[in-house]
Amino acid sequence: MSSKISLSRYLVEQQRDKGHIPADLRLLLEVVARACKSISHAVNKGALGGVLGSAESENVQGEVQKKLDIIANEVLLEANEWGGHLAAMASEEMDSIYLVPNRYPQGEYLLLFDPLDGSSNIDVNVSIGTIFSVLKKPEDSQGVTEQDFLQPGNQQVAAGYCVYGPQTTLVLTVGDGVAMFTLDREQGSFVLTQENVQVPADTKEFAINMSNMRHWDEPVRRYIDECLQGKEGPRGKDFNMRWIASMVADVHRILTRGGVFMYPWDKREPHKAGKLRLLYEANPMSWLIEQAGGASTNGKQRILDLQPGQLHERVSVVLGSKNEVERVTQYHAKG
Ligand code: P6P
Repeated sequence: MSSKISLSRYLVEQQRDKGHIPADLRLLLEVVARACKSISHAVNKGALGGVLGSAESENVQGEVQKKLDIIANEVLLEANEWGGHLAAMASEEMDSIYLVPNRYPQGEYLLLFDPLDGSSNIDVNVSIGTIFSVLKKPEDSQGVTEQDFLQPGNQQVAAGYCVYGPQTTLVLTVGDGVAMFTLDREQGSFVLTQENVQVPADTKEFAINMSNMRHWDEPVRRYIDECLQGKEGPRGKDFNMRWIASMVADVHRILTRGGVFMYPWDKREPHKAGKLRLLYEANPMSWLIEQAGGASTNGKQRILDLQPGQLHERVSVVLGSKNEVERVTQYHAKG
């Protein structure tokens, strides 16, 4: 008898034995996982699949789209539109929301995703990933509009990512802690490889793009300066630095061994709160980190409590080991 627990079995147990999720949400998550398998297959082909390079187009963010960005977006739309679990979807790659076509039944969930985060790493063979978040359609919603998506991250009913790296690993929370599933390519199924993931409260590793240092506000500069001073400085310990420039890969490392990830506001674009997107990057990652015992703020407030004003709204992010995130918050409070 195999002791392996598949994603399907984990989700059935979350639904049947723990009552954490209804059947429709279980089915939705199964579909998302299957879509991630397809994306993994396309990503792993690389140059052999003719999928590298630019698509010669721009997304709503004004970023040049990679061919794989568009492929991943289409895979997620096509996989999810017919199932009857969703009312609409929102994607980093699309200006406005995508309503489930009338030929299909409408469901009660809203699915948001960054179909392929870190795409600047695609052509250099560095880990990238899909980030997803699930919200419930508001009860009083007649026809779904963008407004229905503008819910704080504390309203999520499921969140996760799939990292396409040396392994393809799906990381998921439905509010009962964080579980990790590794893709068994021979079976074609995701197998539970870690449950009850915990982020250590302390760390000696920080992740930030140091080239932006001159643009940060003072509390962030102070925090990083103290890390760089090492054991001779006020922290009394040496720090290491990692920056993969792929949020999924950096967050996966933090969930696996701790650390603090920062993409703070900087003065190059003062009107923008930060670089990363609130609804389909920061919110799902923040819930995962909190479910694993970590913390996630915009430097001052808990990210999951922020009320979004726009679908593609950006936010500053400080997430990971609780004691480090709280230190940054204290520095902001002191100004
Ligand atoms: P920079 C990828 O483009 C992304 O959105 C995140 O995945 C990543 O953490 C960040 O941007 C990298 O930004 O400015 O270091 O290239």
